Amino acid sequence: MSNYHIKHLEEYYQVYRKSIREPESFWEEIAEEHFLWRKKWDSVLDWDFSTPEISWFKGAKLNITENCIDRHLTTRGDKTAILFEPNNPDEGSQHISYNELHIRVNKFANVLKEQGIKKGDRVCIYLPMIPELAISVLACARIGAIHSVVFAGFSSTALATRINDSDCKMVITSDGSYRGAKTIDLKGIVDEALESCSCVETVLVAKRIQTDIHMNMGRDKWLAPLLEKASDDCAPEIMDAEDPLFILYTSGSTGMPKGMVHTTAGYMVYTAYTFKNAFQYTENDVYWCTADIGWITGHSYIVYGPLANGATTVMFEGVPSYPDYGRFWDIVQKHKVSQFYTAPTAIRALAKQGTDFIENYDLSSLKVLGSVGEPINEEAWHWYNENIGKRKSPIIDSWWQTETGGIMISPIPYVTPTKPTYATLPFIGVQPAIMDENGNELKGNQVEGRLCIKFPWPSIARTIWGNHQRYKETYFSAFDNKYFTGDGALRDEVGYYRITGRVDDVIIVSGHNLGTAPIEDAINEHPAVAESAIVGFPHDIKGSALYGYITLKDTGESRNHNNLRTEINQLITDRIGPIAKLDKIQFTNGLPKTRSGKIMRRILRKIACNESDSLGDTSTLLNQEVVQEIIDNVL
Ligand code: 7RM
Repeated sequence: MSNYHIKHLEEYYQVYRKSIREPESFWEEIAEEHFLWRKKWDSVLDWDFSTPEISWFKGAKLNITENCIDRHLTTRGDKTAILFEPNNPDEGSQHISYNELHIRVNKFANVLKEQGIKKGDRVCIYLPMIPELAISVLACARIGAIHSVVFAGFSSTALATRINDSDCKMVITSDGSYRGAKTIDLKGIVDEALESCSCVETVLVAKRIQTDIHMNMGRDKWLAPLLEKASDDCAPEIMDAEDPLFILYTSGSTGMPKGMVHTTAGYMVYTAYTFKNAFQYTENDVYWCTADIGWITGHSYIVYGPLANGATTVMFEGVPSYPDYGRFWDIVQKHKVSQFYTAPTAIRALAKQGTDFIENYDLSSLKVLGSVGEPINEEAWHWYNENIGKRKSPIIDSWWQTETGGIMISPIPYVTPTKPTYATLPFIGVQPAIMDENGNELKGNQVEGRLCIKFPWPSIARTIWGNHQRYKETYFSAFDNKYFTGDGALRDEVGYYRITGRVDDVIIVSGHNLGTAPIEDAINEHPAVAESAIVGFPHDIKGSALYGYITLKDTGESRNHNNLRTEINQLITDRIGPIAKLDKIQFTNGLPKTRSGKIMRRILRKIACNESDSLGDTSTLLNQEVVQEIIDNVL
């Protein structure tokens, strides 16, 4: 029996049971046999969900880049580590070998040091999907700096909030980025953000689009000349197992985005282990995850998990529609991709284009298809299975979160029989629980409720940067002694899990988690707006789209509603980004409220989803009369 690589269903059940019965000896054996440690741990797991404090491999010393790069050099030095596919296919792909990656990461790490970055400093990375993104992430990890990657589609305000929250000393960006036929002025966005960030001392700028940009003397430095001069020898900083590796922001249902903190050893062990098994990765495979490294999926399953296994990982700069909707399949054919991991929203967008774009390409290299980010609907699942997988490649519908660091519930391909829309079985070491609203665990099969995890796994986020209290309240207070995911789930008659969606106010649009609060905050900035509430409603392509209910200030003057709609969406674009724009805006005379003054989004959601005949009990509302008015004017 192999604990590291599971190949049969019986093996899965055996290993799973072992990982639950003896979690410490299980993870200790995995850690011992498959990673490089400068010093072994004093204890495998210490935890208390009530404080909450969790540590894995306490006392151990290591550097994650030594595990992801250096240790492969003797056996795989010339193997491609990162296969870069540019936005424009005519530019040609780049194969970065493990040897070359080692040199480039070391040089970059030395540049960071020369610029005054030390262990524990926070570095914000705001880059498009170019090799410098992965390299700068690894360079931070090399010297023990904490990276905070901000997705390069976020606006300057969103960027500034994240830079200030974690007090970043440096920003790494580029002159601009390519996105299909468009270019984006990334440096301009950074300049705007930095007007309100006094913590940033240095901005390193990679050249990508070769345009003239303004360089702020003393603060901004071109990366290329610094890299050229830098030594390619940089000894890895020896880190404690529980030293922070990175911060990654995720939106919450209220207030500021949450800077989830992931630490070194447990994150490494779990992402590597799940990568190996969830994708059945073998030595000569070419693996491609289409996510952006600005999201957790990119951190764990483009960078750390694949590289820890010595894999070849594709990094794609562009979009699925450029030069045309055949681009994904062109890349699969060109690089003989074996594992392909994408999001339901991309699958739905591609399915909408029909199959003409697929027929010209040879997809026979594919062995495993993955889905992540939101529930995959039945139609999209079948389209993916038939047209891309040709009914031969299992689909792994993998459920997990920024907070969990790695895949938590997922089939293991060629091991777990799949079932459309079901994430199926818990991963090794994961102990899910389905809870009812009164806090009781629903045991046995055929139950539905709220999804919790009742035992720590190695890559659970350890805190929210600068706000441990919020970490405790958000994840460990709804249910006693359990991590609450914020998702609903059901367990079917054979024990398979299906994720039913968020039970809080987070809405997933095209795979991006959007908190309602920051969007409402942006809308409420409009001088004509009194109040607003955002809910999600089903959308063919985006999964969910945003529906806004807005009440206007009573000024006595009449306003043009269409102009207002445009202005409000412009505000949202400025404050958050175009992804958060509202698809529908309904102006109303009031919003349904509880007596304590909370907006009842549950009711608004039902109305937006055309389910106003099943609103449930509305008698506790402060202002019952507005409900009928809203129903009468629904868009
Ligand atoms: C990896 C990632 C987390 C939220 C999570 C869910 C939803 C993710 C699935 C899914 C149904 C899935 N991290 N989600 N994967 N829902 N099936 N396979 O997406 O932090 O950005 O989002 O995404 O609601 O709580 S995330």
